[in-house]
Amino acid sequence: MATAGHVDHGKSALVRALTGMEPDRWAEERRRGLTIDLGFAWTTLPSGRRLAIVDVPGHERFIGNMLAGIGSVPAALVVVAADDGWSAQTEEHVAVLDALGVRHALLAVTKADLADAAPVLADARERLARTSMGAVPGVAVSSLTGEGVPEVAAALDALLAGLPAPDPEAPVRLWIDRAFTIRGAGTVVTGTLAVGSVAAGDRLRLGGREVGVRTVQSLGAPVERATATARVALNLRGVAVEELARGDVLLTPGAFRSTDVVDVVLGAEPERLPAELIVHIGSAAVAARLRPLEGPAVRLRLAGALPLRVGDRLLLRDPGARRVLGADVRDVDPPELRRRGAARHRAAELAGQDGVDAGAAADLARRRVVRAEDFVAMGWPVPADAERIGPWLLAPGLTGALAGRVPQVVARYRQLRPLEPGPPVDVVRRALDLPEAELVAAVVRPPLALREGRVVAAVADLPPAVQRAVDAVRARLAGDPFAAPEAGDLAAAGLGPRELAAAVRGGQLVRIAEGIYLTPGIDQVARERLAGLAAPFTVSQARQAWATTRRVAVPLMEWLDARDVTERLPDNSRRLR
Ligand SMILES: Nc1nc2c(ncn2[C@@H]2O[C@H](COP(=O)(O)OP(=O)(O)OP(=O)(O)O)[C@@H](O)[C@H]2O)c(=O)[nH]1
Ligand SMILES: [Mg+2]
Repeated sequence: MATAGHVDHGKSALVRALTGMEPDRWAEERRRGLTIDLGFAWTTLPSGRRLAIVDVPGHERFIGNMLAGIGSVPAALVVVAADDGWSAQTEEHVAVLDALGVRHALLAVTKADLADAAPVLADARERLARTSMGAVPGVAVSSLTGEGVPEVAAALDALLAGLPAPDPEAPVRLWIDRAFTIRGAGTVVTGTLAVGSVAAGDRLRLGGREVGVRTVQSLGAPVERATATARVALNLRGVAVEELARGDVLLTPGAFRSTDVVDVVLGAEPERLPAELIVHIGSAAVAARLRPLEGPAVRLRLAGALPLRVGDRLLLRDPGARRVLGADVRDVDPPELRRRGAARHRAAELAGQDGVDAGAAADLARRRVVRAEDFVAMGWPVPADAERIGPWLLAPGLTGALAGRVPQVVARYRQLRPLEPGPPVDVVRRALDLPEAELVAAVVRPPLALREGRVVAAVADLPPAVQRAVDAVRARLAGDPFAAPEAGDLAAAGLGPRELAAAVRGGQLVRIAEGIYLTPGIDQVARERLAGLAAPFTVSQARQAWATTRRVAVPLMEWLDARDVTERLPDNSRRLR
């Protein structure tokens, strides 16, 4: 838990009375009787449940420290002094808890030895009821006399019993609130682990590098593994204390993406938004420029990147106006807004992304194709009906829609380049706006096929004039199958090397040798004629059997040799295989 409340209302004294530990760690704090920085204390409650408390400063000047302490805790101990009542920083701290959406709290009315606590209890409970904390139990207490302290402990016990259990398997995002060195151990960082777990030997991401967790402590004692919710102290390998500061963050490798632009929806629609404000999450605080989209939807440009996920709750603070706002992160990789009306359209999209499942479906539909790993790192669950191709996630129905467009893309390409068998894969990739060529294979359906890096029709169409010329050649070969036309005749008919190659690719002609074209199946016809000869036979005998010239017979014989139709004997005669 974290404390909250106005300066001097007795937060630290109550923590001391509950835990026997001193939350004011600095000499200056004790000299001035004022909490400046976060304090940490813990105790075992009557039930045996362990409670850690982050004690925050009430003074308005230290609100930044207060926010760092409250950022990762699930519940608050709201302190109001009986002799002073609801005050400026009570209001400010409660506004912070409300903006963060904190749902669990206990009200302690302190200094009950100095004044009647009842009216303050009633007033504070009424004010808290209007926040995210709702109906909050309240206890009157005096840290001076000790009266009420057991009741506070019992109420805390009941409160903790009702907290939802955080997911122990969730990836770790530990916001660092302290970093120091211990002689002999090296660098130690502390933080509040809100979900997941950390164990000795883990490797965690810190900025651009990985660090190793040498040992883990929780509440002052070494543990093998600390599981959320927990205060943890990690002894780190591979980083010097000078390289660390409050607001830095340790992450499960691969589970988060850094981003400096996010689309959010504000918890309340303010009348006037500042152009700049401070974004708080965990123990981090980063300046941000704000661009209203429409209604409560806003785009934030952060001065520094943060590992944010969809579903995160940010606290936006306008330091000038001493005003705070809660904001739900709805997109950590938002599209650029170029066209007129784009901002309004985006705001409508964000409004529709309320709830992670609906949000994930809508976001995937908008992205069309995304790496599954990235999508999950954004904080989305994978929609059940999403299509998967290798590492990619595709919007439901997308492969079918794209497959339907491929024939058009191929036809258009071939119209411009009729003698090519079809567009290179990358041309199709670009036409379909896909991020990677491997995805094209998944959307090419028969009668189209991938061949030699191109998307081709199984049977290639020739331009009409070329087809007519090829038809004439084939008609002639139908009557006289070995009478390959002369090169000059082919050229005169408009059949140059490219046209002939296209006809060959389309399966209409076979190329026997340079300038010699016959029809497919000629190997069978040639074999049948040769079968009538006594083996072995000479090329000249074969030429006669085929009723053709040496110009055709010699290369055709070699072509048949190469295809194992015939066998060439040492004396240059042949026989059938
Ligand atoms: N009589 C009486 N005095 C108290 C009680 N609780 C705290 N005090 C006194 O009130 C003063 C402020 O108490 P702290 O616990 O330091 O107050 P705080 O809320 O932690 O103040 P900040 O951390 O500076 O915001 C100290 O002099 C305490 O001794 C109480 O229950 N009864
Ligand atoms: Mg204090």
